[in-house]
Amino acid sequence: MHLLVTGGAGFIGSNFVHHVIAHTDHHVTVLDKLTYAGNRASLEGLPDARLTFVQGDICDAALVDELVAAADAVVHYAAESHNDNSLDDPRPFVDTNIMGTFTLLEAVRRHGTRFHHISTDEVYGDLELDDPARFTETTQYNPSSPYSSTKAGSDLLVRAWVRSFGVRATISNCSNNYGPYQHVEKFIPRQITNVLRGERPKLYGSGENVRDWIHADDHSAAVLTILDRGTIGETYLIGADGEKNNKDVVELILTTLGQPADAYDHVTDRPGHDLRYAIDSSKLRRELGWAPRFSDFTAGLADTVQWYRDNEAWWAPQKDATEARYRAQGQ
Ligand code: NAD
Ligand code: TDX
Repeated sequence: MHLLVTGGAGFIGSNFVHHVIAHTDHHVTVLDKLTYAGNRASLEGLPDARLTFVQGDICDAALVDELVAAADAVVHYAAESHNDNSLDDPRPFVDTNIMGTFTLLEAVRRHGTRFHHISTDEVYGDLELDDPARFTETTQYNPSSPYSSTKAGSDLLVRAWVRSFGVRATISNCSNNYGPYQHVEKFIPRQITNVLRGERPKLYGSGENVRDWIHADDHSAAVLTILDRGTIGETYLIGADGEKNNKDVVELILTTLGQPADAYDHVTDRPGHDLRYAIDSSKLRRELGWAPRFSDFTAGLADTVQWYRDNEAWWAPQKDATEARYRAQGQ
């Protein structure tokens, strides 16, 4: 198979490309704009014979048409992905997440190409801390931020293109990912690299907010499973039963790096900050037989900490600018 992977130089997209090259015979073409979040170095070391890299915008209809025409399937990761940025300047989120997805859908409609859309659990809004419920495929959409509302909009476009035009698409909504190649603006890499630089981690508000963590490699395996065996038109939730509050995660990062568990600061909370996400992934496990491999969060986090220790050259160029942006927001 020839896969077109959009956003393949970003965090989860690059983990997926590494996974596909290691576990299949597929050829991969990556289409990535290389925004501040994309990094060509995340794909270094992969064989040229298996990977073609194209720098370009998913909103460029002519380029997208040409690349889709040559592919057997499209896996669509490209997005503006950071909630805090979407509160500062929502425009690129509407452009890339909505118009970019629309541009891809029109191309796969023309060419009859299989399409898999990568989305997030944030489209469902948030849950109370003591609510026994978790998100399922039938939970009502209720997004909170400009980021999550544009992801919700893109999901609805995919559903409409399936129903109205017979596009052969599936959707997955995954919980919070961790692992190598994640931008230092995101929670876990920000705190790891703060400690490595002798700075204190920064916890938004009380730190009681809960995220449901999954290793990026488990996400990749789930996406390949859906691409292979998923039913067209269906949505699958991806999660690994990894609920943790932010305070516990910061304390674990600090102790993993040999620091006192309370050596962090509380900073200004994120406006509209979602309280809790939790995924029920039993449909994917039951119907397609997927299961996560990284069930020990402490061990997975320790590997991730080690990766940032070993790869300072990858993250250091972005660290100062990222922290300057946060400082300007009081975070
Ligand atoms: P990221 O910000 O690390 O990477 C996004 C990539 O898309 C970058 O390489 C960037 O250059 C590229 N890109 C942005 N705009 C583009 C455009 N107009 N044209 C082409 N390329 C463009 O994001 P991520 O965390 O890897 O997220 C990838 C996908 O997974 C997103 O769709 C996101 O909504 C979804 N997701 C992320 C998480 C998470 O925990 N990070 C969880 C669930 C779902
Ligand atoms: O410095 C910080 N301190 C802090 O307490 C940062 C950057 C974040 N936080 C909190 C906010 C969240 O409760 O940590 C939690 C995780 O924050 P992010 O890494 O920004 O992730 P989140 O907002 O949960 O969204 C992520 O998961 C779902 C991804 O960025 C999205 O792309 C994905 O859809």
